[in-house]
Amino acid sequence: MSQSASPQKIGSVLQGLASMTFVGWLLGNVCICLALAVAWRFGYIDVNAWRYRLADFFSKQEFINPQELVPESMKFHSLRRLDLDGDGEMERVMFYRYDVVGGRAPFGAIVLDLNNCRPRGIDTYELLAIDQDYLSEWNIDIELRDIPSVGGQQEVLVWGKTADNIRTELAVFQWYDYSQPCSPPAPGQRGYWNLGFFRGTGGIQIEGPRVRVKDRAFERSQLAVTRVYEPVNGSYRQSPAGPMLDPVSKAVEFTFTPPTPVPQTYYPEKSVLAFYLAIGLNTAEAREYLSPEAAARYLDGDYGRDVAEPGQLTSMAEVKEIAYYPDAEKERRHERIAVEVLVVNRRPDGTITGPFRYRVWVQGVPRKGAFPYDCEWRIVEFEPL
Ligand SMILES: [Ca+2]
Ligand SMILES: [Ca+2]
Repeated sequence: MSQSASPQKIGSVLQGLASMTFVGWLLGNVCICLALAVAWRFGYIDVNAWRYRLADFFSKQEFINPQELVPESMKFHSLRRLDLDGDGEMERVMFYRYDVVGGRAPFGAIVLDLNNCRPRGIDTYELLAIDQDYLSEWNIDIELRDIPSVGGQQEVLVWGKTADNIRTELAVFQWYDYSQPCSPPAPGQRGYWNLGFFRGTGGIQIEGPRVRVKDRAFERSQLAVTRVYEPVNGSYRQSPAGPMLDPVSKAVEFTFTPPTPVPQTYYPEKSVLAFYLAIGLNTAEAREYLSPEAAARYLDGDYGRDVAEPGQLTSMAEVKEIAYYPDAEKERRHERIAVEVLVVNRRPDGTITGPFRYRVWVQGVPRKGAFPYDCEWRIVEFEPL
């Protein structure tokens, strides 16, 4: 008896084929998406180029591709609209990147300013830092702000930021224009003047007219050298085209917040710095960094000019330099360790004395659970050098 396909059988075969086709279609799409994602990830597809092509198409070629306005060897990054010169009209700030090498790609910036001449044109100005240095390496941001005693009523601040949002570069610009309207300016008649450029691996802050720049010095204990700049004649530079002014002060501080509470100070150099940062401000805390004998001798006694000066043992101190060569073996054995400092004292009446150089001896005191060697460090002696 010959077998004949029943309508039910044909139906189920067709159903099977249909669901297989659907699964195949689905898989095919997933593969295409994956291939596109991989191609995009490894730079075989330039999404921006496609964006511009589409914009060009939909705007009937009335669109200007910003990539065409930056030098050929550089890559357009982003655009911001801000009124940088305070004339009530928006300028475009175009950020571009130099060639990307090993993940680093320094930033530059150009200002595009649409003028009101006839015919209207676009004036372009580069935001150039001192020595034509790059403005940032990882991320960039721009801000309008009036820094008191600097420039005019409004400055243009370009911030460089790390991937974790620490502000590591700052360029301050001021708009100037000594040219006749709608006439091509002679060199130096019109543009954005760089009033200062700062770079610090530990972060940059503005406090009134002062700029505080931190440089990470001792990575393991998070110490930083902080330089403070103050403007003279409205600028942080020695002359309009000159180098930066020297910092008004330079001191060693913590990169981040000071280590509190006291027992969490694990590194010898950190304890010594914490002592100097606390003395004169919080002498009770400063006392905690000394051994009981050292506290009796240096803080309560009249030992001499050791920590500060005779009779001035509670004056504020500023650490100018700190030197310590980590010796993990000695640290592990809780042995006496020397940290060298250069300190300036600031008396309550404002008098500054010093700098004085000391070898500060610290010793590990056992403390269960303190990282990394179950000890914390106490100052046992100040040795004047
Ligand atoms: Ca404007
Ligand atoms: Ca200002």
